[in-house]
Amino acid sequence: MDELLKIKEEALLKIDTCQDLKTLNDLRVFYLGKKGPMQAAMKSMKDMDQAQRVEFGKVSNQVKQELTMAIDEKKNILEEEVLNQRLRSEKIDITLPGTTIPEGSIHPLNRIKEELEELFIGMGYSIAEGPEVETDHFNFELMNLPQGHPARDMQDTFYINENLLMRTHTSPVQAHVMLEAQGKGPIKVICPGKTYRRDDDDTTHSHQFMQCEGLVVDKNITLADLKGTLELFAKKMFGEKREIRFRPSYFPFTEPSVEVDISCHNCEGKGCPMCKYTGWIEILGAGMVNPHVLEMCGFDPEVYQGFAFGIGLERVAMLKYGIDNIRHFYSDDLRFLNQFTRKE
Ligand code: FA5
Repeated sequence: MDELLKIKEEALLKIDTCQDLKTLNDLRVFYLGKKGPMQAAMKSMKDMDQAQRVEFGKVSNQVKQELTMAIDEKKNILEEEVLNQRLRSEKIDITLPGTTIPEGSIHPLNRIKEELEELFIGMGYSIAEGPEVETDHFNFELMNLPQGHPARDMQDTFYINENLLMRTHTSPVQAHVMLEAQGKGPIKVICPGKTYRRDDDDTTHSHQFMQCEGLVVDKNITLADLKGTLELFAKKMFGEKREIRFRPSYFPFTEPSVEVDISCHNCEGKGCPMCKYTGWIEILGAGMVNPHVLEMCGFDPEVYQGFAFGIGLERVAMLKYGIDNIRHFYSDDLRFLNQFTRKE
C-alpha cells in the first residue's frame, strides 16, 4: 500500500512538472500501462489475504483514477498552450504597412497625345497614321517642296537612301489621307506621331520629337474654321481664359500660312520670362491647304478647301507642365517620369 502511495506521489509530481505532450504521454504509458510500477505492485496481491486484497484493489483503482484525471487535466493545459503558441506564431500583423507594388506612370508625351486625341475625337475627327520611314515624294514633293526648293533647308533630314528618309514632319500623312479619299471630302483627321530631324539637340530641340498633324478638307472651309478649332484646342489644353492670335508665316504646303500664339498661361498675358515678356507663346504652325497640294493629292481646289495644322507635342507638354528641358522626355529618368502617375 505504501509502495502504491509512493508511486502516486512520484507520478503526480512528474505529471505536474511535465512540459510537453510527448513526455506526458510517456508518463501515461509508464504509470498506467502493463509494464509500469503500478502493475509491478499489483503482483504482490497474490500474497495478501482476502480483506487486504480488496482494500489494495480499492486503493490501486483510486490511484489509477487520480493519475488518469491528473494526466487529462495536464493534457488540456498543454494542448491549450500548444494552440496558443501556434496562434501566436501564425498571427498576421495587419497593422504593418503594406508592400506597395511599383506602378508605372504614363509618359507625359503620351498623356498629351491621349488628351489631344480625346479632344479632337470629341469634335468629330478620326485618327490617321502614316509611316515613319517615308518617301521623298510624300515627305516633300506632295507637300509642295520639290527637289531644290529652298524651304527644304527648314527641315534637316535623315536620309536612308536617295528616296527614303525618316519623316521630318507629320504633314505627309495629309497626302496619304487625301489620296486614299480619292477626291471626295469631307476629311477630318489628326495624326499624332514621331518625327525626325538632323537638328542639334539642345533644351528645346531634339533629333526625334513628336508632332500632331490636323487636316480638314471640305466645301466652304475658311480660315475662321481653323481659328475656331485652334481656339478650342488652346482653351481645353491650357485653360478657359486662353486666347490665340495668328501671325503671318510661310509653309510651302499652306497658303496663307500662319504661326499661332496663345496668351501666356503663366502670367495671363502680362509678360513673364516664360513668354519672354511678350504675353504670347508660339505653339504651332498652320494654314489653309495650298490649292496645289489639294490638286496633287486628287482634290479639286475649285470645289474643296482645307486647313491644316502641326503641333509640336514636346512644346505643348513643356508649357503645360513647366518642363524646362526637352531632354527630360527622352532620358528615361524615373525621378522625372514618376511625377506623371495616373493618380496625380
Ligand atoms: C512643320 O513641321 C509643319 N509641318 C507644321 C504645319 C503643319 C504647318 C500643317 C502648317 C500646316 P515646323 O517645322 O515649324 O512646322 O514644326 C512644327 C513644330 O514642331 C514646331 O513648332 C516645334 O514645336 C516642333 N519642332 C520642330 N523641330 C523640332 C525639334 N527639333 N525638336 C522638337 N520639336 C520640334
